[in-house]
Amino acid sequence: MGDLVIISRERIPTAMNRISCATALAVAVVAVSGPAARADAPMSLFSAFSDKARSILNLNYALLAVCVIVIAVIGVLIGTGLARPRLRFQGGGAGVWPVSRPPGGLRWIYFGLALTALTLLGSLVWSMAVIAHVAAPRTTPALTIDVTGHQWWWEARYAATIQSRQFTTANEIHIPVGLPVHLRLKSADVIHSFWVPALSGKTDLIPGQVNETWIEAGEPGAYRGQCAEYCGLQHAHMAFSVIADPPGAFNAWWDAQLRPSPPPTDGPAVVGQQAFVRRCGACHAVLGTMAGGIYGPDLTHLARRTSLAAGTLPNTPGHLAAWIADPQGPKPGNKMPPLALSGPELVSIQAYLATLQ
Ligand code: HEC
Ligand SMILES: [Cu+2]
Repeated sequence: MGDLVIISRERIPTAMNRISCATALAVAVVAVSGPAARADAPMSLFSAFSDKARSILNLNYALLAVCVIVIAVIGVLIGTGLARPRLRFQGGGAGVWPVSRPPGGLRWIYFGLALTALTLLGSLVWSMAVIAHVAAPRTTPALTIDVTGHQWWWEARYAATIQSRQFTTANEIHIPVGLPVHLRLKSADVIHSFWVPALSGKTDLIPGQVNETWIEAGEPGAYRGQCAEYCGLQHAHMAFSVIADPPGAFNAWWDAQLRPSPPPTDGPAVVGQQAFVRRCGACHAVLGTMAGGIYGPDLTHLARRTSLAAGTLPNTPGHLAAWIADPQGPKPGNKMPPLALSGPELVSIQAYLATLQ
């Protein structure tokens, strides 16, 4: 794993585990989520691929069941009330209605209050138990990644203790499968929220603060994530993916990220590299070149990524050319300005970008 960063955390109090068992027994309706068919299924609240996501999903199902039962019971009671014959006005005095209460009617009020209080208490205790259970992984995280939210893309810096093992990438976060990964969440501008429903609940990224969380994937695959806190115009196009690789493939990926792409050799790409440094290098970095901008995503290994502009477009030659020619078309309002490139400039820059393997 290259270089591991060990972090220590407080263990979950075992009392909480016992409470969690007790509540699990107390609440009658428990739907256990089985693993879905493939890890790269579309983003869904109802498929869980980690122990953390599964405990959240079980709580979700239980709370959903409580809500459905409450709605059904209330519906039946209201319906029964409506169906009862109405009180008839009796007696002669104007506006005088007889008031009477069947004996023991208050018992229903006490019963209803007790039932409500117990249900709410049960869900509170279960929620607290889940929060305690997902607070820290069972084993020490294998590595630490600094994830920074930008309007409207994600920066991921792999924080190794050895400086030469560190690198930065964007929007596609690789992790080793089956190992917990520690995340330090930061924001470059406004509040964002890191959410990969198949792996974990949400954690906000707050300017001026570092929030910590962890993720772990139970099986290899690509898990879609999404910014879950409204953060401006292109909030909906602020997606990302967490890609869980088997440990060998993960290490190979990390090693490849540390190496600059080989310098271009064919004509257009050589010209394109110079144009890129001149026209794009103030905002984008490419390792091994004079392009060192940090305002936009690091493009060192752009050609290996599967999507462009935080999940907005698939990374194909056509979409890449369309993006460079008119970034405001597919993602209006994003922070990459239109650059008014000439036709030959566009062609050569694209030829160069294709070499960034
Ligand atoms: C003023 C700064 C700026 C300049 C200049 C700029 N970009 Fe960008 N670029 C950005 C920002 C910001 C984003 C992120 C947009 C988003 O996803 O919201 C971006 C995104 C991209 C992406 C998508 C990257 C990814 O991982 O999704 C590519 C490719 C790209 N730019 C290429 C270029 C090229 C080629 C040039 C020069 C012709 C260029 N950019 C010039 C700021 C800039
Ligand atoms: Cu956001």
